[in-house]
Amino acid sequence: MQTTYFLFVGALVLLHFIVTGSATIIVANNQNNTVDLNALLAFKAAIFDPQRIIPTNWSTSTSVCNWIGITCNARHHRVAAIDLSYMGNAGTIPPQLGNLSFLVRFNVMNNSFHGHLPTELSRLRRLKYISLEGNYLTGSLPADIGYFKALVYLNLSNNQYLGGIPSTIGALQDLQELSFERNKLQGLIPDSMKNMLQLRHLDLSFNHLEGEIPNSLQVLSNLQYFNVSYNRLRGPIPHGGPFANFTNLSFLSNEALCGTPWLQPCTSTFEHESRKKRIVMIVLLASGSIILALVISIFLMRLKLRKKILAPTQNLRPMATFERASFHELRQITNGFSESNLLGSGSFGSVYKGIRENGMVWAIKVFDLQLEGAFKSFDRECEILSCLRHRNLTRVITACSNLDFKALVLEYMPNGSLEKWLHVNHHVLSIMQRLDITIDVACGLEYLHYGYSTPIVHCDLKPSNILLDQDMVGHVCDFGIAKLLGDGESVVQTKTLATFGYIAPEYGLEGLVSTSCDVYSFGITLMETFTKRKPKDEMFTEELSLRRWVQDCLPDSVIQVIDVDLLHPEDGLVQKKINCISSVLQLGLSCTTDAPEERINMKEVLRALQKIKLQFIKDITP
Ligand SMILES: *[C@@H]1O[C@H](CO)[C@@H](O)[C@H](O)[C@H]1NC(C)=O
Ligand SMILES: *[C@@H]1O[C@H](CO)[C@@H](O)[C@H](O)[C@H]1NC(C)=O
Ligand SMILES: *[C@@H]1O[C@H](CO)[C@@H](O)[C@H](O)[C@H]1NC(C)=O
Ligand SMILES: *[C@@H]1O[C@H](CO)[C@@H](O)[C@H](O)[C@H]1NC(C)=O
Ligand SMILES: *[C@@H]1O[C@H](CO)[C@@H](O)[C@H](O)[C@H]1NC(C)=O
Ligand SMILES: *[C@@H]1O[C@H](CO)[C@@H](O)[C@H](O)[C@H]1NC(C)=O
Ligand SMILES: *[C@@H]1O[C@H](CO)[C@@H](O)[C@H](O)[C@H]1NC(C)=O
Ligand SMILES: CC(=O)N[C@H]1CO[C@H](CO)[C@@H](O)[C@@H]1O
Repeated sequence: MQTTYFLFVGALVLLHFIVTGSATIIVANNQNNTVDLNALLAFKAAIFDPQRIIPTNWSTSTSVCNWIGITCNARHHRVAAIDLSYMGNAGTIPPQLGNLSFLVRFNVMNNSFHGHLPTELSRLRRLKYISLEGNYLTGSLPADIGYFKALVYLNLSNNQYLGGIPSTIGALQDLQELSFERNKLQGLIPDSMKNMLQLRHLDLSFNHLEGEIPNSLQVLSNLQYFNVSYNRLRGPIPHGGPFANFTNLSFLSNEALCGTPWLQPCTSTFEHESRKKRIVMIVLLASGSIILALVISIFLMRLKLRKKILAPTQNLRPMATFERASFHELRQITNGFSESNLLGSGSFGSVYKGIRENGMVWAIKVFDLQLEGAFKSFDRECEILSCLRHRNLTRVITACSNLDFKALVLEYMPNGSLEKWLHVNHHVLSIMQRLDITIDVACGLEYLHYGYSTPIVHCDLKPSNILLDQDMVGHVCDFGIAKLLGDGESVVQTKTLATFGYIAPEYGLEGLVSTSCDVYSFGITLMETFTKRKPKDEMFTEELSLRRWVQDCLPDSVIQVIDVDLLHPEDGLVQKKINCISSVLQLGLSCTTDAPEERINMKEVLRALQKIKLQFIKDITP
């Protein structure tokens, strides 16, 4: 009875299978295979195979599981691995590969693929091994690289990746081996990498990484191999955790790493400063000055040194060391140079804000090449900024130069220009802030005039070319028409015209450029900063200039010219403030004499401003 039943059911099943069943099972499998097939056909179409292996072997007349380089999963007959390594193929990696939901390994190492790794592949929750080393992949690393959550192994070495390491990388918590060596990665090593606790192998060598090695990486207790050789890292090497085991071979050839037995100890700027102070002290003692003079000088010196020493120690940086950014990258981080990223424009073109994947913000100065002199202006600014480094000069991070596109990437200054603070913002700068900013500018100019082998004349100093960083420290920017004075030259003749109102008479009338021209512009800027009147204000005429107005009111009716926002009768300091500002305006007049030879120089200006500040501090401290 039971046997009959089973025979019967068996026969039915068999019959069903013969008539329809096989068809349904194959259809189910086919549906899945169709997804894989379409994905691989898209890949086939994107591959250029000079040996024509893929075009002939990847034939639809046979299952994808028989294709060369494809391995299917035994149970589901789905594509589990792609291995096209060392096949000499070119082409791109299409987003359709993100449909291979059973893919575990993807290996196309040592081919000539270009383009980038599509983020669609991050959908593949089984994908654990990616080997793309030895190709020509370009652009930035995917910002959402952290979505490739299942990854255990990622090798992107020997490609052309640019830009920063996205901080989302910290989300790759199962990743054990990571190779980014021999790309062109820039920026910092993200602190978020401390979350990659399974990491055993980390190779970042031969890139352009900057900054310090995050101390937090000490928690990566599984790390056995670590290599950051041939980058631009600086600062102390962590010594805890796995770092205790790393040798000099992990840190070869960086800009300024320090603090291990095989490198120099980290000399802090503080130590550097105190060494300088000691030298100053000895020199002064030897000169036998009286004690009082000694004390005063040291005090002034310290003030000056503190400002100076904050600038990085190497002042000269050859042009070649900065990495070029690609047009593509700049376009991407500025949303296609969109209006909403526009920070401002000037005689040279426009400045855009660009936010990089690692969160770093850049100011991108794009030169409008339609404008006369734009090429020269770009070259001049590159030339000058690449040689100079000072706390009060804007720093160039990189440049992008093609025949039809030129841009400079500069430090972003979140507080905008002094011009904005004086005439647009509704916030008011205090006397102390104005003093500090003008002292910053004077430091920057003094460095331009005396700190470099040949004197440099900025030629276009004005409040809109003074930018303020997050700490309201002033930075001089826009070196587009700056001039280098040659051997022993103190004056050169030029036709480039600077901004009316700030320009020294001998420069405006005869094109004579010398460091005194900057002193003049500085003097006007100083007066503008404390009177809140632009030299082009409508109240000024041929007969009455800003300078003349200030001069006529000094000393007795100075209160008429001072920015009213600076004097609040209720704080009881009005007279002290007036005294301070009078001295500043007097200094402004000494900077703006008609005859250049009667003007004081930037060293004297700086010293005078520092004295005024000290006096003011003394006056207002009870
Ligand atoms: C087809 O694929 C889907 C999702 O990838 C899976 O759930 C299903 O079991 C597969 N069917 C067969 C017959 O492999
Ligand atoms: C493709 O290559 C594989 C592996 O070399 C081989 O087994 C298969 O027969 C080839 N198929 C075709 C259609 O050439
Ligand atoms: C495969 O991927 C592409 C692009 O990612 C998508 O547009 C398409 O709908 C997918 N196809 C299937 C069958 O899933
Ligand atoms: C990554 O690929 C490079 C070859 O470009 C190889 O030397 C390196 O060992 C690979 N990294 C890992 C973790 O296997
Ligand atoms: C240093 O290396 C030794 C030998 O490989 C290992 O036993 C030890 O745990 C490592 N120390 C650290 C802090 O990783
Ligand atoms: C690394 O250090 C060892 C001694 O610890 C030394 O012999 C070797 O020259 C150093 N290598 C480099 C490249 O500095
Ligand atoms: C790091 O990479 C450099 C350059 O390839 C190599 O010389 C050095 O030996 C590597 N460091 C370690 C620890 O293997
Ligand atoms: C590192 C390596 O194996 N490189 C090889 C990559 O493939 C080309 C040929 O396609 C070889 O010439 C390289 O030696």
